[in-house]
Amino acid sequence: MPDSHTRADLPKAVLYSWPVSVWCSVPRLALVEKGYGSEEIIIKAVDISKGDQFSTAFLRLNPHGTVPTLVVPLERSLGPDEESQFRALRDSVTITDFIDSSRSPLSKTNTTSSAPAPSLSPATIEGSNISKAIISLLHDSKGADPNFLKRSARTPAELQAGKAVNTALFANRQEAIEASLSEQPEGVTSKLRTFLEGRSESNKVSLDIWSKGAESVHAKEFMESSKTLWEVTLPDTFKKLDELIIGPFCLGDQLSVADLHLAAWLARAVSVCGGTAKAEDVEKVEEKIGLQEFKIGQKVKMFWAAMIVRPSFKAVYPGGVLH
Ligand SMILES: N[C@@H](CCC(=O)N[C@@H](CS)C(=O)NCC(=O)O)C(=O)O
Repeated sequence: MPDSHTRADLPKAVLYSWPVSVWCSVPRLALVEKGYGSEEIIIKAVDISKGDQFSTAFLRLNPHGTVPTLVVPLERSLGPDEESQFRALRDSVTITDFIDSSRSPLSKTNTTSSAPAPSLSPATIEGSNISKAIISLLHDSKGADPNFLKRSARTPAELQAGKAVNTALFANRQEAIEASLSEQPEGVTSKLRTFLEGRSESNKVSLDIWSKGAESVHAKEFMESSKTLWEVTLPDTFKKLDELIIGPFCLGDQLSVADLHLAAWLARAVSVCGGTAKAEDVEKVEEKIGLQEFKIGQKVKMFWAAMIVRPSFKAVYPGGVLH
């Protein structure tokens, strides 16, 4: 191979991410667990609070307009006419699996440690089934969506408490969606325009709810679905998790990808309830759910205590501040 084609010359993978995004935390935890060096991957910020995910440039990479998104160069040829093409991975499950499989147990880490990278994929069929069940439970669109947990309100008082932050958030997003829509040719139907119009409609509803509070025509339905989220879906998810987790980690002693999804999801739940990265703070979720009969199970508690002390967790949640 000519000198000009050393590995250092190859384009790097780019992780489009936002520091306080729940699902971006999963590949970020994986990068630390696998021992990737900070120079091996470029992390680019997509400010989802300002609506950067709706820019036409980002939507070309990920038409769903979500982070994380990982763009990986594909080596086409090693000759002098070497041409790299790119592939975009568009959700945290695929991205985290890719980060895991791109570094085998035999690879030595570049900078952060000289230990072999551990495999995070389940080693047995039973493990794989548990892992799939946990990951689909946490990512279920009808489940306890961690982003809905952050922006839900069961009562007019909760709507009032979130008013300033969420009105600014959805107003920024509306502006970004409309800026991208204005770049689209008038009257020409395209997937991009249809996507942006759909987002504009749902975003307007959120803006109306948070800016008008209990006066919004959508407020009653929103508070009811928030109540279902907190009092039915969330307790049910915790119960299922406690049944699925082997302990202390999802599949036993060995850390796996499911743990990274669970860590990010649980960190969000604890943070929404005012907790930080302390073992006892998981109980704050119990208090906020506020149902006499609901208790967080022992397996979930054990998992949380084991996860928060890991260097990967400390790197993604510096100072124990959760998001
Ligand atoms: N299933 C996707 C969900 C990604 C997702 O919802 N990301 C959020 C941040 S955690 C996002 O980009 N939100 C921006 C928006 O919905 O406009 C995954 O696992 O990556």
